[in-house]
Amino acid sequence: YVYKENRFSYEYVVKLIGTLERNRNTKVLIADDSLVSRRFVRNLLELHLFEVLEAEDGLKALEVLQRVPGIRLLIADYNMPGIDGFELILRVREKYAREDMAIIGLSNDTDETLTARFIKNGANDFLQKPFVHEEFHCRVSNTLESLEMIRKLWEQANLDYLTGVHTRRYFFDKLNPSLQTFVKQGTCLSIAMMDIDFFKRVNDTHGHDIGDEVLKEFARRMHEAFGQHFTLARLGGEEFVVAMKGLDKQKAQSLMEGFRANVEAIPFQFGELSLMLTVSIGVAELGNETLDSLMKRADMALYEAKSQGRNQTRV
Ligand code: GH3
Ligand code: MG
Ligand code: MG
Ligand code: MG
Repeated sequence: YVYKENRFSYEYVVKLIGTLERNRNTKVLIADDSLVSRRFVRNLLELHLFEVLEAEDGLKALEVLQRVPGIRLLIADYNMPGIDGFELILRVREKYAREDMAIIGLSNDTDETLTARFIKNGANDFLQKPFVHEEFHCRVSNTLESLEMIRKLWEQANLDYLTGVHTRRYFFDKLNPSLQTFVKQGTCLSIAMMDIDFFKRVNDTHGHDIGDEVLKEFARRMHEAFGQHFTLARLGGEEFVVAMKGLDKQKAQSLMEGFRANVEAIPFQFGELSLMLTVSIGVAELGNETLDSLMKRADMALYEAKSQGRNQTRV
């Protein structure tokens, strides 16, 4: 049908069919004051199974973005009453990075500088009205593809491939910028470094795959215990870290003791196999120092826990 009605190339239709499933769950917002134009764009998007939302001016578009989570693409007209397309995308970019949301500018204005200005303001692409269907779809599809690629790159750098928790890199990137503010304002922050005891034995006795399963289960338990309130990450191997904003070292230690006791008490179960494991934990509270120095002190406390017999929390 699409092929016949639009006289698309055969290759294009094949590619298109491949993207339909992805489109089905993708929300697109059209901001355009012209009803005719909105309906036209909506029809094109719905033909490709996108979930479409509409706003009749810039301010309404901001309202919709506020109200509806997960919009992946904004198609913004230039000339609109109230705030125009430029102002709209400037404001959108204050809240949404390029990897969170794509923007395509749209206008029937013949001003030749428009495309460049749109892109400089934060749009990913631009469409001149009137456009042919195929160009519209190519641009939408390319824009969403590059969004997905940026997201994948972000995930590779920031999410641990094995356990799904954040990486060391994410942890440092997130904490470093706010740390001096915490120091100045006297905001409490404690860090706990943990290392599974005798983990090498798990690998040696049961194989690397079971070792991996232990790491996944350990990360899952950490996420369940701390994920909602605190920042946690896998530093590497069988070492993990939690940053607890608002907790002094005593509170952090007692929280970590609870977790440690839980690891000790509840076996790691993989089918028939049941493993008893323990973890050693080192806690340090932020003083007037850098993140590196704080991490070093937590690491020293962890070393202390190891050398004093493992399966304990040290401050
Ligand atoms: P300790 O109580 O002193 O911490 O002893 P340990 O055996 O836990 O510590 P060690 O540092 O000697 O061993 C850590 C092991 O973790 C060695 C390494 O092969 C293994 N390891 C690191 N990353 C992974 C991984 O992603 N998967 C698996 N299965 N093993 C890993
Ligand atoms: Mg307009
Ligand atoms: Mg280790
Ligand atoms: Mg270890």
